[in-house]
Amino acid sequence: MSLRVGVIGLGVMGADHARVLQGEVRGAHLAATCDPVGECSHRDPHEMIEVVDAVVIASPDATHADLALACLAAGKPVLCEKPLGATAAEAWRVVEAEVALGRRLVQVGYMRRFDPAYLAMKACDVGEPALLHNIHRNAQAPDWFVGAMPITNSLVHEIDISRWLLDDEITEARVVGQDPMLVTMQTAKGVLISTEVFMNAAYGYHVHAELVGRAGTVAMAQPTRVLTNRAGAHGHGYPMNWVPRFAEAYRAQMNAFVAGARSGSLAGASAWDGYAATAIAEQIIPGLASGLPQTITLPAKPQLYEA
Ligand code: ISE
Repeated sequence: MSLRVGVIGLGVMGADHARVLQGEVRGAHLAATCDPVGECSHRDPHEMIEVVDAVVIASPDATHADLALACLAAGKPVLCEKPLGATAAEAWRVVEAEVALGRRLVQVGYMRRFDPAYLAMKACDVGEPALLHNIHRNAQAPDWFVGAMPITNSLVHEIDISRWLLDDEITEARVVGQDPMLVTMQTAKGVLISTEVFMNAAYGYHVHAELVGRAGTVAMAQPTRVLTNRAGAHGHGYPMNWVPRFAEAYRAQMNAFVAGARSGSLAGASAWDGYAATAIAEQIIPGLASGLPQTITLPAKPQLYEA
């Protein structure tokens, strides 16, 4: 039987998840949608959760944790967009609820883990990792992108993908500048991570990474698959946001979620990873104003999330 999936929130991401569910996923279909405005089957997310087999949360960041908790209470697998919580305390409540339940039902939408370029980087042996350079540029920050959101909503991707790529934990971080900002982080194994976050880079959406190992380096060849010669120039284009750049990752992530929901064994970023990204981001924020290095600590990882 095809898994009935409901999507909460029909903004940029929710609309894309709904589109993917309507034709690009095996073993599931879009059964319900919920949003406060526009055309959808439900206005109340809690009512929607009751009538589907699995849920995708793509509503505003501040609603994620409560809705994930509602899915856990209903025993429904959930793919929750990042961040898992608006604060580390909120995300921790989700971890605690899942640990109390004793089985994983939450996958967090850190889709870069499914991106072919990041997967190829992870599979490439360049010796012991020494440095990771990340670039994260958005064409233009939306109006609602305020305060520390470059850290809590954008840098969280590099926090997650760096932990995943390096299989290591972040222990220290320092921020310089605002937009663009440069964040340097250090890991428990001594790897240095540099990340540029530029929310108003104007020319397009551009994510890049290069891993420097003791035996070589590996860098992303993205963002393009083709090169053009036109109008007197050689080159390639950039998308204006992340949806086209990570289209394959979103499709693979949804397929993995559906397969995991059906088999009872979810893959991708766990609630623990979602908590870790938000907790690390939160501990980096004081360094925005002070410019001082911040020591990062996490509680012990609950047994449920050990491989
Ligand atoms: C957005 O929410 C995303 O998740 C994008 O991947 C990221 O590049 C962007 O900065 C965020 O605002």
